Amino acid sequence: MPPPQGPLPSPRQLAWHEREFYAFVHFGPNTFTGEEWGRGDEDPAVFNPGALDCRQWVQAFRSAGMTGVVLTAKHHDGFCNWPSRHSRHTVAHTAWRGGRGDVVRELADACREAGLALGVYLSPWDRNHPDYGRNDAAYNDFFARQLEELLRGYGPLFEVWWDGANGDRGDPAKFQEYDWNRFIGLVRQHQPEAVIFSDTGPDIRWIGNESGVAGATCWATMHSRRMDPGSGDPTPAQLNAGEEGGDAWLPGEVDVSIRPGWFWRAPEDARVKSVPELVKIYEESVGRGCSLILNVPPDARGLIHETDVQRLAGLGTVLRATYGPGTNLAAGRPARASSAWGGDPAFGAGAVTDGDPRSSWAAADGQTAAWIEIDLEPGTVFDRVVLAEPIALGQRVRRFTVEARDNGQWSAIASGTTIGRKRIVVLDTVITADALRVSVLDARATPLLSELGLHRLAAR
Ligand code: FUL
Repeated sequence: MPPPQGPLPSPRQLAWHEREFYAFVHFGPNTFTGEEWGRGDEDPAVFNPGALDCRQWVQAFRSAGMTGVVLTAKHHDGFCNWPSRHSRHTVAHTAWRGGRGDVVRELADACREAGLALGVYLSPWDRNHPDYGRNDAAYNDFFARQLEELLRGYGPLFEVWWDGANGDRGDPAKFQEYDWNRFIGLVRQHQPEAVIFSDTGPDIRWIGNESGVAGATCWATMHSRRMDPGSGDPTPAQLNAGEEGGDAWLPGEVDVSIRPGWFWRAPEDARVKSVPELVKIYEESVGRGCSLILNVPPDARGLIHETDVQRLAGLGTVLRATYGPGTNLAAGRPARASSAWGGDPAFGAGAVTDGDPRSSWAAADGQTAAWIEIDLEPGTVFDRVVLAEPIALGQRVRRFTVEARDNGQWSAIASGTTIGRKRIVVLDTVITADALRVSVLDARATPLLSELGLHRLAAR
């Protein structure tokens, strides 16, 4: 068995990697005022989503192939989508459902019924709370109590999202020293399976932009830093590419909105991203070893707008027809490699085409350059190559090339750097081939591959 190459993902990180693609939901007073960053002095009465239906949201998310939802339980305006006992700025102080509504509860119920996981975004920056930045200890107590309500009241959570944004950063009168260790401890105590997102983790990191693109080189590792989301350390470029040789497994989560803004606004109904744009985002996030959290904000009725519903369904259709069961043109094909770990057939080339993500090809001990070849049905046509490293044993590959053979002639069709959990290589042109070779040119340790897939982008 090849020894692991540290650092390694924790069990909760491994489970999160498998989620791959899930929804982000920004919803609150901004949905009704057209603001991005509400000031916190909005009248809660503006919040009145007359037709709110979380089952409708969840059906739309499922149609895209999403596995979960993260809701803004509280955004920067401090308004709580659940009836928090510690604030008056909540759904309980609105006319919606006669003041007895709870968006978190309705979404939790809809998710459970549909088999989707639930996560919560709780903005540390709170523009409504009087103690924020004025009485650090009092605000931290308040934040901890709100967090506990969410952690204890709604069943299992898969993710807790802490935004680094703070429009008051730099204003000493509003500087809040957060008690991160306390907050992290509460999540671990009440929801040990949940991953925590922030610029600096501790479990998953921001990818450094909001446009849906992970680095073409993307390491799941980073050097550990002090927890200070929004400080600019690490820089966006460091977050985007990760840091080879970092001491922490801290993979990227790619956050992007299906619309120009994070919250719904009527004029943006005509600016919902197209299916090809969404496919590109998927391939440049999930296909670069990260997870994708795609924001789909409900409108002022409390429904996902028809256009967004249609785009999500279209995206799901393309993803299933391109990458779904039965689409891998290399599945079950004969394979050979330059070497196998210990000469053991269990680590032979066939492991990458056997459809079992738990089996891997491993090159012989100490060989950081190695190749693997697959015989294809003559005339196989594809434009996507999918590679995967078994990340439970760490991330290794630094550089690889892909060649294809047609009529006895080999030609280079792609090259790349990192692979990680999943690498989707989007080819420049459609290739016809009867054999394929992937050469690992450099790696941090003996290279391992658990999957090699060939796919063709489905037409819409
Ligand atoms: C940012 C926030 O300021 C935006 O409003 C949004 O919530 C986005 C996901 O994170 O930092």
